Amino acid sequence: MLLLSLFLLAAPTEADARAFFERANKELKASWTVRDKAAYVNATYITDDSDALAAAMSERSMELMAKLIKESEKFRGMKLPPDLERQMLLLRIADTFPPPDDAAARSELAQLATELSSMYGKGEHCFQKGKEKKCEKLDGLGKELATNHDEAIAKDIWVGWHKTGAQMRDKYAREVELANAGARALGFKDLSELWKSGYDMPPAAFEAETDRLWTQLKPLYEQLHCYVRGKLHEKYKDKVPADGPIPAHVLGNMWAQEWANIYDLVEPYKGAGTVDVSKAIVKAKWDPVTMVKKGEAFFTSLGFDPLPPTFYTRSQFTRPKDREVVCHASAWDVAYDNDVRIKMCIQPTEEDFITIHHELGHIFYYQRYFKLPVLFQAGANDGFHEGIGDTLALSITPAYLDKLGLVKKGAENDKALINEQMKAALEKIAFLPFGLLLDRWRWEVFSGRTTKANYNARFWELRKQYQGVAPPVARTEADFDPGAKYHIPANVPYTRYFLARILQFQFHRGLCKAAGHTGPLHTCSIYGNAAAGAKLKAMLELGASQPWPKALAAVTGESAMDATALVDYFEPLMGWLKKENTGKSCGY
Ligand code: X8Z
Ligand code: ZN
Repeated sequence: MLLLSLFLLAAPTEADARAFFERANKELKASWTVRDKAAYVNATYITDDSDALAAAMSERSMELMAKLIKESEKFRGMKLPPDLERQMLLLRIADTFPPPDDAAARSELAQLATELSSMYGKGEHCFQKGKEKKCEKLDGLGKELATNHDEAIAKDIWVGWHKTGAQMRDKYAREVELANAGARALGFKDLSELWKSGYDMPPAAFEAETDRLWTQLKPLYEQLHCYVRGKLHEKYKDKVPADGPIPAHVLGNMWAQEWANIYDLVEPYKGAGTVDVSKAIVKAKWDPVTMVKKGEAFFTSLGFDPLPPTFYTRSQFTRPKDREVVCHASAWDVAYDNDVRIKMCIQPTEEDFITIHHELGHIFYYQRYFKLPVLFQAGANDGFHEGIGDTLALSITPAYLDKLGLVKKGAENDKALINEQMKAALEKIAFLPFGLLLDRWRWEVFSGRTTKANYNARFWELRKQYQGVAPPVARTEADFDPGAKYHIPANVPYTRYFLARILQFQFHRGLCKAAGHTGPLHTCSIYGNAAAGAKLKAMLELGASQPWPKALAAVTGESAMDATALVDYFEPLMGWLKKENTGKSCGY
């Protein structure tokens, strides 16, 4: 009897679990705040010291995480209410690199992660432009690729930048080993299973879901690919073969992931009215802060609160002249308390104006949920977080640009519409296979299906299979081309961007309906619409506290991810492309 009551006393109760998660959320908030402040300083001021501090803080928070996860084990298998059950899972998948059990391994992992991220930030390449020799970091190289369509220079830049990746190969392989050990310690088969566990469905079902969505979209991509390849072949002759994959350096983007920068090479109707937003931004003399304020004004027009003044004092908007930084755009709430900022190296271009909206999407998401327990301070799934700013950016229509005083709205006609759609498709549709394949590659690496001996070859197989893109020069395993893409050294999962490209059209469709828009989807702008804003806020406020279908329903009334909104949006262009491509042999 005595023994039994002792046992009953010791058995954890729901109240114990609730108390545990209250404490865990507080401890994590404190630990992540220090970690993220160190990481923010590190990313905006790379030195050996800031590397060391960022790594030390990351190690500490991994240690706390390992301890909390162990403690939470005692509640496993208990019948808990849904909010606690959810936190059980979120705790285990919170770190994209889960903490290994062993302290030395944690320390090594934290150091490697910081080191790789800084290596990326410091990467640069010197190239010959006419008589001039120019040495540039990634933003400078990207600008050159975007605006200069000289094939030889593009190749030199492409090859030069990709050297940044090569040095990361061994370190990356070790990182994978350590992080896999962490995932296994948490009961996952490997890290890929952990990464696929955040979508309110079993990992295998999630993978199948991404396949299903890609199948809906592949025909669109193939049409676009076929048309663009034809145009590039006309311009570059045998440098871009009429069949097979397109060389990766002639698409105006370092990773051939978005092609809007070669719009002028593929414009369907010359002179039929597309707006050159970049030129207009320069002409209007908008500086980076003005560009950000215009973005903020879009959100406040929907009924969001303005940003705290510290946002403007703590953000990095331009590349500092005197130090190394990571320029890749990102958005932070370092204290999980509305201490928000963005880190960018803004240039006066349309691309960066859209990226500002993208980053502000993260910021206004943070703003709506910072009062929730930290474990719930995340997107409904990570694709939601990546899709919010982009959703608003879909409302940057010619009519809205006119309202901004940036470009006078031209005549509406079929040709102008096709031009507009082409420009949008080069960004939205071109991206889809890249958005999918990066993690296809990583999932295989994590599961051991692709080994170090095969890293680069497999990467290019996937690039060819999904994107129809090939390296401009022969590659070997001495190269490590995945490392030349930020999200590999920075360890940011990528399928989120694939989902976001699809979700943003679904959100847009739902919000346009709430705004009472009639007519085709591509003509809708929700700017200034409070009803749309209220719906969006309702979704963001949930953070990660509910399964994502519930969040999706708040804006769309739908409960499944669905590519039809994207397909419908591009219907005019697709009809046109099919006609253009008649008789051509498409595919790669
Ligand atoms: O990394 C980003 C954002 C920061 S979360 C700028 N994006 C992906 C990329 O640049 O590769 C946005 C689109 C895809
Ligand atoms: Zn983002």
